[in-house]
Amino acid sequence: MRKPLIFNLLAILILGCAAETAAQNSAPPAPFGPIPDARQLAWQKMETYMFVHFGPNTFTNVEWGSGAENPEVFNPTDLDCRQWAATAKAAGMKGIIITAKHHDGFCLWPSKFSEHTVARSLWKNGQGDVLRELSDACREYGLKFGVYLSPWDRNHPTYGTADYNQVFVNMLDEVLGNYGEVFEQWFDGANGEGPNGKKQVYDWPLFNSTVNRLQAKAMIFSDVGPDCRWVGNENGVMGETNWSRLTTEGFTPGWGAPDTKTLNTGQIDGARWLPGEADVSIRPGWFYSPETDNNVKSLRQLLNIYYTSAGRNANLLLNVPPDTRGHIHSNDSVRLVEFRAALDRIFSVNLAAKAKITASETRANSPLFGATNLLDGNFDTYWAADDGQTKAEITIDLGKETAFNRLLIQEYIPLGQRVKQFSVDYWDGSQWLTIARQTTVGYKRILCLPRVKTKKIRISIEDALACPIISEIGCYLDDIQ
Ligand code: FUL
Ligand code: CA
Repeated sequence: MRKPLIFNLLAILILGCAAETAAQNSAPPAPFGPIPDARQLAWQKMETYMFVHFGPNTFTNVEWGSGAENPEVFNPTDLDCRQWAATAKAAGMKGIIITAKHHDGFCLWPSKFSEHTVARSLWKNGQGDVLRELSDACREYGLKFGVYLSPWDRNHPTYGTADYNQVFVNMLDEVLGNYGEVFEQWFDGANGEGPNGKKQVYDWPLFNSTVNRLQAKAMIFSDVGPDCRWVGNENGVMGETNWSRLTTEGFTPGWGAPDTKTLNTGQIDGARWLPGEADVSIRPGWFYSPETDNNVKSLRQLLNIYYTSAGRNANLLLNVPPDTRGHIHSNDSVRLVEFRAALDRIFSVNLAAKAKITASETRANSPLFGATNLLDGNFDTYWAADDGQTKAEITIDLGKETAFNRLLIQEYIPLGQRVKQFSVDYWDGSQWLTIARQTTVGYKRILCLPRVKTKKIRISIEDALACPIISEIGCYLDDIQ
């Protein structure tokens, strides 16, 4: 009597567990760790947007103005923000962030809280407003508008006193309250005051809450966020390992920031979702200078920057500084159009789109999470493994010999960043040969590989923090010289 009873109980238990696991697995995976909010996700999908450094430095040909410049030096002869917007649009960029106030303190809008503004310039007899013209142009061209405001201010008489924080908030009120929607507020952490310089204790919580109050949908950039982070260099180079996570507790932008290596790679166990934004200039300096007209980055340099930023799970903020006319110089705009054409040429057709794709594991063996989701061009459909499964192989059978040298992988980050290590092999006709072993994936990873011609590619996920969830895979050929 006893035996069958135990047997029955066990059977019920085992069947019950199996049914429970199957039920769990046929549901989408639960989120793992910190995840992006809707704003961060929409921002990540922008991928590239333009930075514009413009101000007295454009006319005085320096990178850091002292703040003692005569405001009359700011005098663009033919300011054309629509030309900037048209250029950004042609380059496939999704928005423009302008230096509304750089370290010299000069305001590109007629601020009521400073004497050092466009209102004191000769431009349009002091009646002009660059933020008005640019925000209008962005709207006209379907671009998002963003604002850079330097906390470090070498002009304002209150800088170095507690009063300055309120001045800065008043300025934020103006730039965020009067020009329509702002997608990103950029806080520069730089402060070049020497040991004998003015000491300003910034009220970051007040600055951030002011942005949230005025522009609830705006991303706040600084060295440590709170919404997106600096990558630790100004070369557009994100870490090959890049976790969109960081613990920011106890850190502040500027002198109080984590070391640049940490900013560059993020932290595998970081407490906050904090994606990277890689900033870099198309010229050697941030501001326009006639001397750099022939030093605009080459197409190859721009493509490489794209791979080390957007291709490493970061957004690319590419600076294109207008000249003293207030135009983007043709050397820069021509290069940007070439850049867009090259990206379109490389990435418009996924060479694996019609391939047969299979996976060693599929969540609940359900087509809902099947490998074909990896090639449907839709970020929101994904392949996933069962809970607890952190290894898997995905095989792409291209059907015919195909040459490629770029492999794109996208993780479905709305459920968290998971992949920790993966490798890529190709079939040389008789065996698998490994061409890459890498760590993180994130929103978008593009591997630059040696050019191989093959019929089959295998991606092995070797370790992950939780069951892997991948949205898209693509194979491409970059044949640009
Ligand atoms: C730095 C500044 O000091 C540079 O002038 C430039 O604005 C760059 C984007 O950020 O911290
Ligand atoms: Ca998909």
